[in-house]
Amino acid sequence: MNAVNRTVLTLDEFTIQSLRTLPSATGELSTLLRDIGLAAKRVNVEVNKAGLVDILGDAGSVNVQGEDVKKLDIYANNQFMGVLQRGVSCAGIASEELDEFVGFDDEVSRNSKYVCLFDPLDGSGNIDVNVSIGTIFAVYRRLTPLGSPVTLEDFLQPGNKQVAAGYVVYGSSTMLVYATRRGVNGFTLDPSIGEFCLSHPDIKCPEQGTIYSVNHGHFFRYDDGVKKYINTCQNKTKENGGPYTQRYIGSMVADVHRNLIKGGLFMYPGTTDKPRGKLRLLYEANPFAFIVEVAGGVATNGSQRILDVEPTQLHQRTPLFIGSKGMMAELESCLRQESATESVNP
Ligand code: AHM
Repeated sequence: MNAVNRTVLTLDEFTIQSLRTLPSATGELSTLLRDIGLAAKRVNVEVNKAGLVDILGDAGSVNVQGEDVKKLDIYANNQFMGVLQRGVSCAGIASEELDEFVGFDDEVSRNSKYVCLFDPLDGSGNIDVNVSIGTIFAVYRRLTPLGSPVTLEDFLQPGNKQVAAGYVVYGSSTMLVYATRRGVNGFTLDPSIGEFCLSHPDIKCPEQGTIYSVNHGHFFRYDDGVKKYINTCQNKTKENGGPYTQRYIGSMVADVHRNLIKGGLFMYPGTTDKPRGKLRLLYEANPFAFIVEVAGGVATNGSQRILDVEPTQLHQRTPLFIGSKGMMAELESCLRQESATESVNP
């Protein structure tokens, strides 16, 4: 009989082990990550049951599938907010699901040093068709003094101030990946013990990939530079580093996760009707930019490093280009060439 390998590190063991190498650390960040892991496990259970809602039903509900499944957004939001509020490391949160940030108004929270921003269930339009979805989170050190209530300025920090960021992908298996400045590590949920176990230590984004991910349906509404890059991808052959493959799930967590592991470029550019695109700077672009940069990749909005954008609103949107260094360099060259052509022939 093959014994199951029980020597792999769990998320808790890993964060505690990392603490031992940082004698000055207080353990607050580890505690916060553990809280996030707990909420992720609870959300995972409900996400896995989503398909059963129709069979099991809910007393009195009419459109069970559509309505209740979508309520998972709210369920996930409440789980993440709840664990962070009950924990000892988080002074307040901002969520893609909520119009305003929430400051936790109790003695312990007011004295906590971190704030957390999250998208509790990204790609939720995919829940009822059994496609992978995810949670994305970013952790910042608060700017306001300990002991006082948090304010908007604690949440409107540029991404380069992130202390940690991560995501959970609820897919064929459930994974939690998180980054600090020291590295990116991935943990797969082992359902037999209910723990996230270190499965992808020290993730590096391959410098060159062959996958590009974009919604082709918007092609004619993209800028010329983006169209040029897509054409470049389509024209790749064996001779010039190709062929490239187009893969687009429409669930950012799953799309970026795949490209991070295999090498690739994900983009959600602005369009003529929505120049800022669809994705949110604080809840989607910044955490992924942080993770991918720590792993050796690059993330921009087409003209500026995502992590250097100064946010002005909690829910602002941004175009996003993110992925392997080599592919991002190719993209940037296409964007530059087209903007040079435009300035000569406006
Ligand atoms: P949602 O959470 O409201 O479903 O929207 C976010 C998702 C991202 O995960 C994904 O990258 C994008 O929307 C896909 O949008 P589109 O269908 O326009 O390509």
